[in-house]
Amino acid sequence: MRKLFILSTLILAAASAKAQDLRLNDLGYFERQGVNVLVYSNSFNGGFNDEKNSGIEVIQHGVRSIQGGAVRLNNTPEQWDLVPLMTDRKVDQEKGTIEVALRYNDYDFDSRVVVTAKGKAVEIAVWLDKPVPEKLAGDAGFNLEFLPSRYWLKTFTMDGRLNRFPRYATSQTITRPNSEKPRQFKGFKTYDDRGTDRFVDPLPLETGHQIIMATDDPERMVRISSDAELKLYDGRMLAQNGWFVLRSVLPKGKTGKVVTWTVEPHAIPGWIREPNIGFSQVGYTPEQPKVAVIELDKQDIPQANAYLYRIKDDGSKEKVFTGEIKPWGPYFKYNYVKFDFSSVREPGVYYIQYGDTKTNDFLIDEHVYDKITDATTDVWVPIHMDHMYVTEGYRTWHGEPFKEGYLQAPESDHFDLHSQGATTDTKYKPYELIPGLNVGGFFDAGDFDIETGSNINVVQNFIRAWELFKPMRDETFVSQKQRYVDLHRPDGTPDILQFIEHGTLNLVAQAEQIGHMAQTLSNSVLDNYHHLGDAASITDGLHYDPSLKPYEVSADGKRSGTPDDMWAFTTRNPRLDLQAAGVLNSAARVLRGYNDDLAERAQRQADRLRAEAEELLKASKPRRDAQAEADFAWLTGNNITLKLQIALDSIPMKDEAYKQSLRPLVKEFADYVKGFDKDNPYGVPIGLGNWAGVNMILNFGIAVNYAHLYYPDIVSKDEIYRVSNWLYGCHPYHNYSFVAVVGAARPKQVFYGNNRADFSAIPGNVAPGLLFRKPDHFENFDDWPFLWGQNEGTIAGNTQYIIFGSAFKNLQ
Ligand SMILES: [Ca+2]
Ligand SMILES: [Ca+2]
Ligand SMILES: [Ca+2]
Repeated sequence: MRKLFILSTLILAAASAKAQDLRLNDLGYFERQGVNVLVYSNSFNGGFNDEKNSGIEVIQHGVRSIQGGAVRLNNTPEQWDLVPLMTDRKVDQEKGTIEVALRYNDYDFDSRVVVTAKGKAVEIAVWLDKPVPEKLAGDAGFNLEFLPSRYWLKTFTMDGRLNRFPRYATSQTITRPNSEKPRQFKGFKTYDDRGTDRFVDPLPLETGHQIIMATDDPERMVRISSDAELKLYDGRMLAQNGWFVLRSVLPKGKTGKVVTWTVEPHAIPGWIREPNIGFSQVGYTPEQPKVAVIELDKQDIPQANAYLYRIKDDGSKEKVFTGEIKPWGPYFKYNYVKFDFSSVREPGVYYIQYGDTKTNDFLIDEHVYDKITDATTDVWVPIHMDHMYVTEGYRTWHGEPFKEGYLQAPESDHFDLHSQGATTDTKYKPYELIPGLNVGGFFDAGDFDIETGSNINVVQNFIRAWELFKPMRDETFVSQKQRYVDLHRPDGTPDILQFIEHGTLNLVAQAEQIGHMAQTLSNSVLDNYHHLGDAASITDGLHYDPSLKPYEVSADGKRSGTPDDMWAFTTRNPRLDLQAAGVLNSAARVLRGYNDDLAERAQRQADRLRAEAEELLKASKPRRDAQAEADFAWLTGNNITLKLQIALDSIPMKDEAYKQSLRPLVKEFADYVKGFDKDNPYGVPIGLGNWAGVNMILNFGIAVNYAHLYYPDIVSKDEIYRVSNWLYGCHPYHNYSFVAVVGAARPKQVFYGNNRADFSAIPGNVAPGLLFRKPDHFENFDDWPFLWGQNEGTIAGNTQYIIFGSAFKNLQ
């Protein structure tokens, strides 16, 4: 017995010493408890270049706080600076190394980065087979980026010198001739040099050979040393979404192993991630199921029970329910258990206690869902009305944008994934003013363009909300004549009707002025696209006149030589026109009796666009067939949610026999819904793309609501809470509500809205949610708004939320 005991103790001791070293795991990253080092599990291949999601990444104590490890061409790369293409990745389990080959095609420049586990640290080495190209010498370097919100106000030492990471960008810069700047994505420029022909280059905060970051915070401490010079920069000097950057410039004329770093992210001994108790921050109605999903570290031993406490009117607390913890099992990197407190029905203020973790308080009450859409309809939507002055109390959200209107886009590629073909498909010449387009419409998302497809969706969503729920809510003053919007000022007209009118105005203007739908009305220069501030200041409001010098204003004050006017991308797409025709037809129906003139114009354009689009599609038949196949693939494939939604939407227009005929499809859908209980612990479809999946989840939620409404015997009421729970806090990573200001106790604080530079949110915005990073990490930052894939609400998504919320409220 004794011998066996000693033996097992020895094995345990050996295993725990080993566990403290980083090892290359089966998922292809380096791991020790508390630290993950990923080497190109995610590469720079997204649509928008540097999304701060790629290269060598470190997840330290559960937070992905270091990324961007790669050979880069700038001290502090911006989003549109070139990123290397990963041409090869080798994981060598035996040697404990991951090697990637990186290439800049623009400069015919290849490098290799080899990462090797060395005890608690990794060695990162850059190898060159050919020296750095002459043109990049002094610019190409190995970079690693550190999340500002994780490090600001923390101390660091460089070669023993004491420092603190700055809360705000306040370091120093120099300017250099543009000719020295490495090319940016597709030759675009992220900056306006005001005619100086020079770009801004930050100076380092510190230089040396050994840096210890966050010496005052063991959760964030990192130690990095190198024989090469380490320079620490603040990327926020150039762009608010920049990170702290540590870099070593690659030496000139050298080949072989040219730079070596030792990187040791600290791990707190015995660290176990704190349980994340997922629950609905908005609260629960008394009768609904109430199940908290608790996300646990895989090393954590689940508790036997969790408890529900009630906060009484005198402020004292009372344990009212003890519930058994039920295991669900592993899902990606964590383990999940559930706590069911459905039997607690008495209205009141409650919190959950699990082990040492206690949630904030929440309500159980009949009325918890009454106001879930108000912030979105009363605040978020009106703030996104384009071509209007928008004010709220003492605050102006924005002045009237784009007073000079829109120019015909020339043949071009574009930074927001648009393009203008060789012909304009209009009567206008490139750069000619297309009159009358600066009316109506909604800003796309965190940016200020009008995506026509999204705007069509928006009008459609508002019409749907109007016709289904007839919301008479009037909290917004809208005057098209004054081009003025005032929040919280009723004007006698239901707001949804005014939103439909506003969207229709822009679509009708496009149809009348262009002759068909534009792809988008968007920025002409990249420097305006990343604008953060008042939308009215994106352009100068003066017509662009190429006969004037840049920044020069004509004597009459009406024209300028600054080429900042927005462009209309007008390549004709008959399928988009067909969609617009459908929506304009419905808009005409809704607007009749409210704005007869607009209703009549909408109807005329709907009829014309439909007739012309059908002709055009007939003329290009082979293309149409291929396109139609692509467009309708989802109807026959696995997208049962959309298939069912289309079927359910027809029910009000059809007879009982039709309704009965759908029963098998609804049953199939009910099984599909239940299937998510096995798929993941949260019971909803979770997206794994580089834009988190809230749109898919909202679609799912809307379909479940309608399926329950029409077929309560097949889809029970309990099912409709899956999506509300997820949105309002029952999800991985943290338990904050994804809807800004909704979830009284703890909504998310920061979103990628157009006020993101203020680390703020626009009320009613719905975050995309949980962004998946390969191979096993979900994340949603709530102290760093700048990753759109997890924090940017869109006009189409937020109006979809209005439909979900309205339907869901109506079922209570
Ligand atoms: Ca956009
Ligand atoms: Ca109103
Ligand atoms: Ca202008």
